[in-house]
Amino acid sequence: MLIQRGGLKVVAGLGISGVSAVNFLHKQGYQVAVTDSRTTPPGHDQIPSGVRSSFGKLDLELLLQAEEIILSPGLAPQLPEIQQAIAQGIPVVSDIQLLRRATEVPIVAITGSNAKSTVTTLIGLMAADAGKKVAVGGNLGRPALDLLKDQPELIVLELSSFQLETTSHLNAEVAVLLNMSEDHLDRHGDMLGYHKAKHRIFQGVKKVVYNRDDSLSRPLVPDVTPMQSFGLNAPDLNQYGVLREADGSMWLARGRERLIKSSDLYIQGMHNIANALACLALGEAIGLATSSMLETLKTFKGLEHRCEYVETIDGVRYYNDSKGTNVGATLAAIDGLGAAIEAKQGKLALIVGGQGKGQDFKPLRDAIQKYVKKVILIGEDAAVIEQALQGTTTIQHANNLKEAVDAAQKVTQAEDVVLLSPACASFDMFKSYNDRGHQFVACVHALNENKN
Ligand code: UMA
Ligand code: ADP
Repeated sequence: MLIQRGGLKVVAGLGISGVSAVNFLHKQGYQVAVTDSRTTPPGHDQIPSGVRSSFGKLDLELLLQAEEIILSPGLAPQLPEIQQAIAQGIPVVSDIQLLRRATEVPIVAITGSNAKSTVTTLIGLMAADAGKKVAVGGNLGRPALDLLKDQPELIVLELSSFQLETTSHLNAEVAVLLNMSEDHLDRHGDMLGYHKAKHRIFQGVKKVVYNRDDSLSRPLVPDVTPMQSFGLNAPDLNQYGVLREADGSMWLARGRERLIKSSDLYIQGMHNIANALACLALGEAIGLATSSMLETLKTFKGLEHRCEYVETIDGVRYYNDSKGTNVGATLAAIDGLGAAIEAKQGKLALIVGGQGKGQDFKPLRDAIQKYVKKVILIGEDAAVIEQALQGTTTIQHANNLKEAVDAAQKVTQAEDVVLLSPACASFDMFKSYNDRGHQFVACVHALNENKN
């Protein structure tokens, strides 16, 4: 591709992807400017000299001078300033688009409503353990353009719908949309808008992995594109799935071939079996040896804040699922943990709530009725959630996390589980889901310390 270094590239939105885009373009010799609605945006001190900056509002005049706008994922293309630029014919792209333009290195592209970080991390580890020089990032945290600094032979990208909205023809080596459930409707308007953004991951894709259990995850691609599926039922020949034995044990399998017993994994719950199968299918698509992938799988302990075991107090186990920021994730956590304690008559005390992002909370009703003895509500959208869950089980409100954890302790007994899985964003009460998870863990440890 011919690189024209004459025109002005305007990065809209600083933050970590903006900083990385500014520095990347500057190093490439482009004229670069940056604008951000915040007066002192994060990363304002990491911009090279010579880059014009305009902070405090999105600078329309500057945007309209651009030959191309690089939009940070936290900013919606629907913003009036961006719409005006689009109306003038100015292309608006993501940092992911710049990455694709800059390199031919094969990309493993991962999106979905849930499980992105888990799958991205695990397939990244599998590739590294198999000897590949791999760089892993994107929505996971390390901005995509920074990955080029590693001079990788393979790039593994977690992609959000925000990043995909402004990415075209990613031409991934292999791509997967892991699952679809309601999220980010405040940004995308409705499920159709969200679905459309997610499916952009398949533009120009060479191989596809899809989830047999979620029809929305299967793309419309040319017939010649190799497709491999994963799912929690018995797999067809060459597909990934689960074989169940008469004694109740389960094998992760490829066709009839039994690969590894679910009990040999640290990560728990059927949703994590699906995640492991997705990784095996992705790994196969990029030529990783099965034996090597299975070795990695055996050692993978999962990520912090995702159904993470905290501690046991008086026979009650506490789990931190602060990254459960939508209904789909919380459903997986309730079903997974609820089924695991059912045999011993254990029940859940569920702490839920925060910013609901326009979701419908009714899909939680059945699982709550079955497995939850008490729902404790926190946060901005507590009343909305209460209305959706009315009549399922007893519901209580708490003003803060400490009150919620105390209330959960009071209603639980040995064999029960206390689960923080908010199904909501955290920003009304916390800095981030990380902060919420850490505060929860601190409250739980405090319970134990107060006892001693
Ligand atoms: N913002 C403004 N004004 C601006 C620009 C941004 O108020 O002019 C606000 C945004 O509305 C947002 C916040 O600043 O609330 C951060 O936005 P950003 O675009 O500056 O974000 P970055 O720091 O660049 O981080 C982004 C991703 N953030 C978002 O998509 C909101 C990070 O994903 C990602 O790890 C990082 O790029 C590297 O690729 C985070 C995230 O929350 C983890 N993602 C969402 C999710 O997972 O649900 C999609
Ligand atoms: P993402 O990056 O898509 O947010 P994570 O791996 O960080 O995904 O997990 C987010 C939440 O989703 C956690 O609460 C986790 O327990 C839950 N989760 C993980 N895998 C699945 C799955 N396959 N289906 C539903 N929920 C899942």
